Amino acid sequence: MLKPRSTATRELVRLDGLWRFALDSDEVRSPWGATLDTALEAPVPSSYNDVFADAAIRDHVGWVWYQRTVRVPRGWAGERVFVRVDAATHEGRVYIDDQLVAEHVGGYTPFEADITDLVAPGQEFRLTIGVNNELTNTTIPPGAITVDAQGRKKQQYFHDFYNYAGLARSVWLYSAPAVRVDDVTVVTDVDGADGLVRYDVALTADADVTVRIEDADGAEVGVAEGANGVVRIADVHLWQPGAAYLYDLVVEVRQDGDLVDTYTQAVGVRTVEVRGNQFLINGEPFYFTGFGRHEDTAVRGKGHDDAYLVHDFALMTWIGANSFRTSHYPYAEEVLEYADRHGFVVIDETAAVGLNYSVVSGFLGGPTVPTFGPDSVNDQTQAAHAQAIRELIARDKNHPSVVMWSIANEPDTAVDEARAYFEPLVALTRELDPTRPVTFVNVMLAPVGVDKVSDLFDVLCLNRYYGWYINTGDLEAAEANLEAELRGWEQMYGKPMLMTEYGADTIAGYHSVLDQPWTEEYQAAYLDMNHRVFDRIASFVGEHVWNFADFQTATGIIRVDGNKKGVFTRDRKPKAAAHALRSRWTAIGKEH
Ligand code: GCB
Repeated sequence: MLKPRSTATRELVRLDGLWRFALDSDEVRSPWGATLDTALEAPVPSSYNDVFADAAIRDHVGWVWYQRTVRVPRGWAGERVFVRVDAATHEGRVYIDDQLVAEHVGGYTPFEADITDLVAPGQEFRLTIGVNNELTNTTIPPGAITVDAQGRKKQQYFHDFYNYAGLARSVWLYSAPAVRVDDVTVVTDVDGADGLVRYDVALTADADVTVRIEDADGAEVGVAEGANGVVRIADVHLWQPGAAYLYDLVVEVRQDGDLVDTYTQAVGVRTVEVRGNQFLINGEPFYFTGFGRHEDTAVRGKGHDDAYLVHDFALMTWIGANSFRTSHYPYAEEVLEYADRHGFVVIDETAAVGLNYSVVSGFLGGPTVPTFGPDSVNDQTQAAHAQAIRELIARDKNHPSVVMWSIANEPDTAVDEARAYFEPLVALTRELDPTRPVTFVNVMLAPVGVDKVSDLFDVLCLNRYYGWYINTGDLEAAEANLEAELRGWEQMYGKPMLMTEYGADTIAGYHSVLDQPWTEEYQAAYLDMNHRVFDRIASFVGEHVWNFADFQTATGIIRVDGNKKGVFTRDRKPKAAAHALRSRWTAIGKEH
């Protein structure tokens, strides 16, 4: 799925701004059929939940409607016209006037529709987008809907971050020629001092393809003919963590010698490999420092915002982070493009979080049913999960920053059914992308020896909270238990091991000279304890603190206005631990 771009043959109009907005209700019938009768306006991109001071909107379960009028540029006669929605969380329906043109389930990946036959250049049309936030046992992520004694629909979900919904990313109108590039796949390799760019261009119709590679100064450094092939770049400038370098792969499509389409794909030449207990980028051992993050800010919820994008990367640079995981869903494409341009390394995760009913029942007061079963995680869930993997890889396969796929966060892998569930998903991931390692993120409830699936994956990613959820406030016991467990994993698998989550809730401004959970000192001491252990384990290839910043959660008795494990507050102020991490990670950065 190509990101729409403006090229010599393609034009792009961003449909962001204020849209008419209404909750679905008995009064709002077929709202695509006429101008939406509402006083509300909602910003796009933004989650809608926190924008209005209205609990009925914030807690709404079901459909909401966005609508605006759009004019097709007059110069688009003869072109195909598309509407593209970067994300509709979790289900979207797009109507052009009263015609349904697209339906999509999955809240964090894009979808589009060719609307050429329904619109006219120079003319206006009514664009209505319905968005549904419901999560069930067959969606990714899963959830459950109940109806309470007052007859209200309630959404329960099995992850702690708030179920923000709406159009949190941009909506686009774009033009492209009928004969065009439909997809581009790029895989890079290194041969001595040269770079190899294997490419595969899918077209909508037969045509001649030329591929040119330009360096960062725009000089042509390689060229090839044909829809697929290999371009050699002599004396290649590699894409390196912390030292990004991007080439442009310019695809030109010709018919009878005339240029009919052109599309430019950024390419970073780099290799990724797991060898023994090491994670190699460009043949060199790489040690991940950074965070599990969330797309989360005040007011916007999960709404993409370029100011926060730049600021968050600036803070990650300040603190010495070289990488992050897109916990727990695919992030906006702008985030990955920024990582590509600035040399950040990314573990790219699907939205498969909460496939674990034992965590749910233990922590979140959820159902006490087995994770895998006809009414919980079943074949349909697995099919939705497979689709989530397909869409993630289709969208993100060309990003040099993405070095590994994480296909789930903390699923229930303590039971035998997990194997049958995951085996085909791992095979699918490898088939779709044979070049990147595949991982999943293991939960404390499935420690070494209990977990049934880790042998299927390339890298062990663990979330461990010794000193927080267990051994609370007792860092001595925590240190011993953490080390014992990590040594167990190392002995059993000998694979590279990464701590993908470790963290302690911390209220900024709360202090103590004692080991008091919730204080800034405790967070720093807790992280320090973890680091002492990591440094003693040879197979350790990285540390991602949970979390970059405080973030909003569902209401509940274990969260006070959200999850406070951020190293930065929700408004991005450093807690004491930020300074300690900065010294450690900048020192690690200098060693590598
Ligand atoms: C976890 C989850 C993460 C939570 C975190 C916590 O294991 O993966 O989504 O936010 O714990 O703070 O409880």
